[in-house]
Amino acid sequence: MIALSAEVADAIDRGRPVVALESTIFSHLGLPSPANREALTDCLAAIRAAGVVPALTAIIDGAAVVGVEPDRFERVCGPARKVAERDLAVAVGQGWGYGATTVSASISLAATAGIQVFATGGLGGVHRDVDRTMDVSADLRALAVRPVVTVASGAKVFLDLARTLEYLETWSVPVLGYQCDVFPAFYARSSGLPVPHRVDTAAEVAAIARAHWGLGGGGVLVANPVPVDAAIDAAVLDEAVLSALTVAAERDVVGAAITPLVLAEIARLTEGRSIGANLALAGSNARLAGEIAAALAGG
Ligand code: PSU
Ligand code: MN
Repeated sequence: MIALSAEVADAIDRGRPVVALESTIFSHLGLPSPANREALTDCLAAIRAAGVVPALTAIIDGAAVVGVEPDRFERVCGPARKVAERDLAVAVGQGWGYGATTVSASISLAATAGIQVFATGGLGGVHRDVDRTMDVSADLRALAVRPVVTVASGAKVFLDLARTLEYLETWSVPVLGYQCDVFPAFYARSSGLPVPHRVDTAAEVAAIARAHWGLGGGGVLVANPVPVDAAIDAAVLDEAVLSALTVAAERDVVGAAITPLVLAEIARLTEGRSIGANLALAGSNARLAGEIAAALAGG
């Protein structure tokens, strides 16, 4: 059911390391052009630099593709329909042209294909108005139940990060701060919330993931803060987030459309600095994911 590229199929067959990537961040739903194409190039190169095969996931012409070929990158960086895990079967069954996979859909495809590591920018999570909307991203469930290590710069900063951490605890996801003691806030290095556990090397993450899977566990979250020189000051970011959420509320935007709108508003309000931060953190997460995949494959 999954269309693997020849390179990804060969790597999986031989037990060589592979890192999966989502496509939503690279589509028009994620980063604006040309930053999206730059982010894709950076992430692929960062994974390859660790001697690891990248596997970009997407729905293309009704096929669930793991390992999108370069001649389709232009399409991946264009307009898309958003495909969360629950939409995968619909997108395949109805033969959607280009469905951009979110974190939940990508983790699901990675797990089905036998890929152990996945890199993204920031996770979806528990929304601030959850009391009213019950809006909790399917990213968290997918992360909890699939045996995949996810590397992300925490969850998106406009979410309720404390409740997101509570949810991950309830679903027994080990949350590991990579060389940090506080949970990152996507474009900012710190949310002020402590992470339950700190790790300092990729080898440590690999040892914990192996133990988790050996003990019947699902996903592991590695929280990797945005690189220092690209980080946005937390106070500046807070203000932009509040304004962006107000705009979303005024326009009555709900459901899956909220994340793309709020991220675009934050980009406007920070005069594009959030785009630079997103590029830097996506590349850094891809690099770390490559190192973790190599450590897992190295026995
Ligand atoms: N990064 C972006 N824009 C996005 C996303 C990431 O710059 O739209 C996506 C991710 O794919 C993530 C999804 O999985 O947003 C979460 O959406 P929701 O809150 O609707 O579950
Ligand atoms: Mn949602």
